[in-house]
Amino acid sequence: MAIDPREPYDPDNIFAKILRGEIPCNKVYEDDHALAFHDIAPQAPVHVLVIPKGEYVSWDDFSARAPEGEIAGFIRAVGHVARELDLVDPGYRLLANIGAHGGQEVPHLHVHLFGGKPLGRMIS
Ligand code: IU
Repeated sequence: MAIDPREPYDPDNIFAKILRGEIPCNKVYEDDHALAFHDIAPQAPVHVLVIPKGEYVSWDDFSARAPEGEIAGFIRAVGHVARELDLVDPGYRLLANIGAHGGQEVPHLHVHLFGGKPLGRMIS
């Protein structure tokens, strides 16, 4: 079920459990600000999720509330992952679903990174 981005952060959501090491993930990258891992149900040859380490429900919550250092660190981590995966040339797609109309399912901010084939104009 899609989530309401205004709801309080749920510390028992699945990505919080992954961050605490309670549930395993197929890790791609980790630093002080972010963790990146392969999506469990990939929708492209490369489908990686990048999540901030802080407790943010959505992009809306993160952009409104996170300290600038965390925002910068997270954005740099996303770029780093794309370079590490060799996606910059020929290109890739970033996507963040936010709230019910965005189709967000997991209430911890995550950026989808898609690549590995021509992706067309939109993923709807
Ligand atoms: P969404 O943006 O909230 O709709 O995306 C959630 C994604 O999290 C989706 O692509 C799932 O396949 C993915 N995912 C995962 O990688 N591992 C999990 O344990 C669960 C969901 I639950």
